[in-house]
Amino acid sequence: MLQDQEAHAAEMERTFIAIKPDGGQRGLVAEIICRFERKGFKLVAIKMLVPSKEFAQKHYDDLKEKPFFDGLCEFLSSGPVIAMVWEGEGVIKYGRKLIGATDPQKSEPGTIRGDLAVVVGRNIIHGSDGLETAKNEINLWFQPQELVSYTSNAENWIYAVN
Ligand code: IDP
Ligand code: MG
Repeated sequence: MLQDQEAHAAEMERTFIAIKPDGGQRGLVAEIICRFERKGFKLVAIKMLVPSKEFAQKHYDDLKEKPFFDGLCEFLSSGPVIAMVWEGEGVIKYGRKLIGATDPQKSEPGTIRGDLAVVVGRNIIHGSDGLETAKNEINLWFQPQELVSYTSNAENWIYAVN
């Protein structure tokens, strides 16, 4: 049983998810959170803020050569963003599945972007695309003390830990 619990703890991942200003303005915050929550992922940090354009540029640093970079950073800093950290086994990769393809036109129905967005420039949500990116993005957006470690009441019903 202890081995199962240790294996379970070792599988735990965290990912950075942000609802962009369009998602908040359209009243989709609860809808988006609900999809991660009901899957069984655990919310370990959440806050609302309006990032500066400089901060948005840091967040999207890997895209700085793209023609849409300036508009993208302008947009991310144009209103409230809901920044979150979600935890769970496989949450980085599966979080991206819940979100759908970058271009909502190519996102499957059933995904967040597929169901709730139409164009790439207003695709309502961000999610880390890998382990390193997740670590970097969590460190950029959150202080360590803002990440809450706790045992969810549902954990034993979501994972086969004993
Ligand atoms: P991702 O959000 O699915 O990880 P990235 O390629 O990392 O996609 O791009 C970051 C964000 O930049 C996208 O979510 C989208 O808002 C924006 N973006 C990506 N490609 C384009 C484009 O071709 N035109 C306008 N905006 C784009
Ligand atoms: Mg990306």
